[in-house]
Amino acid sequence: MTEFKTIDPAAVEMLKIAAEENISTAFSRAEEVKPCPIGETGACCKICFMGPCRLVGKTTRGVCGADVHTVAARNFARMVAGGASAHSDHGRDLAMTLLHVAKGEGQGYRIRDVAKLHAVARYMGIPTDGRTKEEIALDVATEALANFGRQTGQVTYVTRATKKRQEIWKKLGIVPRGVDREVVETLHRTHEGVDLDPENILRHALRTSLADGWGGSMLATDIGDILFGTPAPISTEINLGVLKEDQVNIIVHGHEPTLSEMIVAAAQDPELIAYAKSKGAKGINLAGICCTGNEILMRHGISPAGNFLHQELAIITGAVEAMIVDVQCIMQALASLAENYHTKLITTSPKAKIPGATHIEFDESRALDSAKEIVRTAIDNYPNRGKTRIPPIKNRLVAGFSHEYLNYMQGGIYRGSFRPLNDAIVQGRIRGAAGVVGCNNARVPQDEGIYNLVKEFVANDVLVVVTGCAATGSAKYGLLSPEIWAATGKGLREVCEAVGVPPVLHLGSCVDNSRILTVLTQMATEGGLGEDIDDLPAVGICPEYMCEKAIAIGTYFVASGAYVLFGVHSPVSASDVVTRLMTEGWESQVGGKLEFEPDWRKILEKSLAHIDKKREKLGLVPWDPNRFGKSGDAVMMEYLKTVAASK
Ligand code: NFS
Repeated sequence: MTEFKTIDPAAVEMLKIAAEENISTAFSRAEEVKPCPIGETGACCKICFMGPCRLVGKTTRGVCGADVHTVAARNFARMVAGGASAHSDHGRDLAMTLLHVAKGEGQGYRIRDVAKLHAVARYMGIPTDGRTKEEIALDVATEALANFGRQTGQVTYVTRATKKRQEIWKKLGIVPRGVDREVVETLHRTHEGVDLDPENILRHALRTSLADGWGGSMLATDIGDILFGTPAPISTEINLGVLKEDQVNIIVHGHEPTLSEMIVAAAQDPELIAYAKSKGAKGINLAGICCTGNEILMRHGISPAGNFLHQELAIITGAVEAMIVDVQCIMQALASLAENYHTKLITTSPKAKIPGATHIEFDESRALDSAKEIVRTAIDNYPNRGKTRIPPIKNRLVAGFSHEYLNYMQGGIYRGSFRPLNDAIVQGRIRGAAGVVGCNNARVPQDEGIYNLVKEFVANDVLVVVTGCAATGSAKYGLLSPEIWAATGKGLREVCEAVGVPPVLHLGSCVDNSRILTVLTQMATEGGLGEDIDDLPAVGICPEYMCEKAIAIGTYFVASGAYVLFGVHSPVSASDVVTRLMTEGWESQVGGKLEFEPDWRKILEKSLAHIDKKREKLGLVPWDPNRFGKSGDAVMMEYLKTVAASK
C-alpha cells in the first residue's frame, strides 16, 4: 500500500498534487476526522431530546430505559429506510418520466425498448395485444406508481420471486405492501417509545428492504431499460485518463439516468460541438462518476472517470469544465474544492442543492433544452481552464450485461436460458457465483478489497457479477477486460470462452442489483441447483460500503435468501443480540444472513467455504481446480502451435 489509502495509481498521482497544494480531500479528511467510536458501533441513541444517550461502559440504558440492543436495531432499521428511500425515489422519478412520455410530454424522451415494455407489462398483467406502446406505457407507469403508495396487498414484483420465497415472506409477515408505507412504518416504529423489540424491529427492516429490492429498485431498472434501452455488451475505457486535454470535459455525477441521458444527447448535438470548437476545443468529452456513470456506460459506452472517491480527484486534474450532479453520493466538499479550479459545479435537482454551486434546474418538460443549456455553460467555461494534470492512466473494460443479455447469450433468441450456466455449476467447471457490489469508503484503502476479492474469485472458478462503484473499482485494474483471462480458473475459463462472455460481468448501477435478484431467481428455477436463492452456491459481498443504500441492498439480498458479507466494520457491533439476530436469526427465518468482516481475506475464505458447503448440500461434485482446462481457446492455441511446429 502507498502512503495514500488507495491502490489506484491515478488516485495516488492526484493525491500527491492535492498534498503539495494543500487541498483537502475525503482521503485527508478521513485521517483528520476520527469516527465517533460510539456511533460507529450502533450504541448512540439520538431519537429523542432527553439524549443523545451513549450506551457505553457502565451506561447500559438510556433515559427512557432503551437498551443497546433496541438502540442498535433501531439505528439499523433507519439505515435501511434511508437507503430504500433513495433508490426507490429514483424509481418513482423514472415512473413519472414514463408517465409523461406515455402522455406525449417529456421533451427528448421516448420509449426505446418496446420488447422490454411488453415484458414488464406481462409481469404486471397488463394487456399488450392490439395496443399502442403509449397505451401500454401509460398502464405500466400507473401500475409502477401504485407500488409506492399501496397500503395493502403487495408490491407488483413479489410474484417474480420463487414460489418458495413468496411463501417464506408470507409466513413471516414481511411481504412488502407499498414502498412508502414500509418506509414510513420503519420511521414510526423507530420513533421514541414504539417498537422496542429488536427482533420485531429487524423483521420490519427486512420488509422495508424488500420494498426497495423487489419494488423501487427493480422498477428503476425496468423503466430505465424501457426509456433508454436494455444494455448489451459494450467496450470502452475507464479512469481519470479518459479526460481529454483538448476537449471540453464534462462529468456527470449522481444517479438518475433521466438527466445523464439528456446530457449525452446534448453533448452529441452538432451545434454544440461547433460551439465548443468556436471556443478553441476539439470537441465535447463526456465522462461519468458513480452510478450515473454506470447508467451511461451500460447504454452508450461513455467512459467512467472513476468511482465514489474519484469525484474530487477529477476536479483536481484542472481539466473538468463542469461537473453536473443530480442526487446521491455527491460530496458537499465539491463546492469549495471547485473554487480552487475553473470547474463549475452544477446542481440540477430541486431535491439536492449545494451552497456555493451553480443551480440550473433540470426541467423534464423541456429536458433536451435544459441539458443543452447546461452543456453550453460548460463550453463557455473552457477558455477559463488553467494548468491541467490528467494522469495518463486508464484501462479497457467490457460492460453492458443485462439479465436479458445473459439469457440470450446462453442459447440465442429461441433457446435462451440459464441451462448452460447451471450445468457448468453442477459439473464443477464453475464453482459458484459471487456478486461484488457497492461503494468506496475513505476509511479503508480504495478498491483494495474489491480488486482482491474479484481477482481471487475468478482465479478460483467463481463467476463474478459486479455493479455500482465496485464494478468501476474492478474495471480500473483490467478485471473487466480480456487481460483477466490469464488469471481465470481453468473450468470457469472454458465456460466463459464457450459462451463468449468474460468471467466478471458488469450488471450496471446500484439499482441494477435488482438484475442480480432476477438472475439468481432464474438460476434457482432453471433446475439442478435447488429451488430457491438460499440453495445456490452463491454469495453477495459489499467490501467497501459507505452509505445507507448499501445497507438496504445487503438486507434485501439476505431477505431473498443470500449470504451477504460486508467489509469496513459492523454498525451494530455494540449489540451481540442484534449481531446474532442478523446471522443465526435471519438464517433460520429467511435462509440468508448478514455478516460484517473488515478483512477481505477472511471474506474470501468465508465465501468459498459457503459456496463449497452449498455444493455439498446440493449433492454436487466437490470443486476440483485441476479437473478441467482440457478444452477451450487457451488449449486450442497451444494445439495450433504444436501443429505449426510439426510442419
Ligand atoms: Ni451505490 Fe451509486 Fe457508489 Fe455506493 Fe454511491 S454511487 S447507488 S451508493 S458510492 S456504489
